[in-house]
Amino acid sequence: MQPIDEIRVRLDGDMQKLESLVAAPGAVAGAPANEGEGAKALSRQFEELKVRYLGKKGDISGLLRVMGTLAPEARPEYGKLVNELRDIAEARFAALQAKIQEAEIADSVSGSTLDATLPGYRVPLGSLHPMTQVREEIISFFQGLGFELALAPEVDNDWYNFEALNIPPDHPSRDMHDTFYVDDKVVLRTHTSNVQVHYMETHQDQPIRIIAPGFVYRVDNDATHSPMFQQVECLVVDKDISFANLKGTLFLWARHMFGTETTMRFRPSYFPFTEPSAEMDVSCYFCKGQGCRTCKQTGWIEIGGCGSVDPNVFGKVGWDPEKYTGFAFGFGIDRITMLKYGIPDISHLTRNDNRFLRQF
Ligand code: FA5
Repeated sequence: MQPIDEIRVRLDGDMQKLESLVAAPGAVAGAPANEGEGAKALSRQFEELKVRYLGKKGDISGLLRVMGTLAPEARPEYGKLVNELRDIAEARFAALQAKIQEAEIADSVSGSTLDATLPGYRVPLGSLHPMTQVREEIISFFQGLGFELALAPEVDNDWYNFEALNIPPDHPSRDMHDTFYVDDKVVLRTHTSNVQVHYMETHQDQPIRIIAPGFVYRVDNDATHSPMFQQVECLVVDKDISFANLKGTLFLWARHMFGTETTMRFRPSYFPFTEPSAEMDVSCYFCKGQGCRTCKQTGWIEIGGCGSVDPNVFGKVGWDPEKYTGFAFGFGIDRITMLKYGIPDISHLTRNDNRFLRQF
C-alpha cells in the first residue's frame, strides 16, 4: 500500500499550500498594477495540480494501472483504497475551486466603482393579451374533455371555406362585400369552419373530437365587428351524436367560462353546414339576465353559432351520413373577451395601447 500512502501525503501537502495561497489577502488580485494576474496564476496552478493527481495519466489513475501486477487476493483491498483516495481528492479540488471562484468575484467587486448594493434594473413584466388568455382558457377546457387541438389555413380555397360546407355560389357570405378574395378561387377564410372539411378529409371514417382556434377575416367594421377577428371551432363526429350532446357540452362550457349562475338558450338559426342550426346565447354576465347596456336590455348575449353536421357536408367529404352524425359550433373569441371584461369597443383589442393592455 506504500505508493497510495505516498501519494496521499503528497496530495495533502500540495493542497494545503494552494489553499493557504487562496486564503491569503490579495492573493487572487495580485499586485494592483497587474490586476487579475494573481487570479490567473492561481487558477493555472489549480488546474496543473488537478491534472497531476486526477488526470487520465495522473498519479491516482497510475495507481490503478499497476493493479494487474498485484496478487489476486490483494486486489480488492487495493482497489478500495485507491477509490477512497480519488474521492477525497475530488472533494478537495471541488471545494478549492469554489473558493477560488468566490475570491475572484469578491476581488472584481472590491476596489472597483461598482456598488453592489444598488438595486438592479427593473425588467418590465408583460402579460398575456386578454384575447390570448380567453383563447387559452377555452382550449384548455375542451382539451380537458378530450378534444384534440387542430388547425386549418387562414388563406384557403373556396372549396374548404364555402363549397364543401354546403354554401351555395349565390350565398350572401360569398359576396365581395363580405369576403376578402385573393383571386377567384382563393379567399381569406371567413370562419374557422374550414377546419371541419380539412379534418374530415384527412381523418376518414373515425370518431372526431377537435377544437380549432384561429384568425378569420370579413369585410366588417364597427364597435362589435372587426375585419380580422378570432374564432374557435369545435367538431364532434361519431356514431349516435345528437343535438342533446351539443347542448350538454356547451352548457358545461358556459358555466365554466361565465360562472355557475349562467343560463343559456338556443335560438333557431340557419347555417348551410348544420341542420338543425342555432345561435347560442348566454345570460348576461354583467346584469345576470336583468337587462343592461351591454346586453341591450335583453338579458342575453349571443356567443356563436352551432348545430348538427348537415348530411350534405358528410357527403362532400366522402363520409357516410347514414353511419355518422355530429355537431359543430363556432364562437367569436373577441366577443367573448369583450363580454368577460366589459370592453365596449372591439378596436381596443387591437390598438396596442399600453394603458389598456396593462389592466390584464
Ligand atoms: C359562423 O362563423 C359559423 N361558422 C359558426 C358555426 C360553426 C355555426 C359551426 C355552426 C357550426 P357567425 O357568422 O355567426 O357563424 O360567427 C360566429 C361568431 O363570430 C359570432 O357570433 C360573433 O361572436 C363572431 N363574429 C362574427 N363576425 C365578427 C366580426 N366581424 N368581428 C368580431 N366577431 C365576429
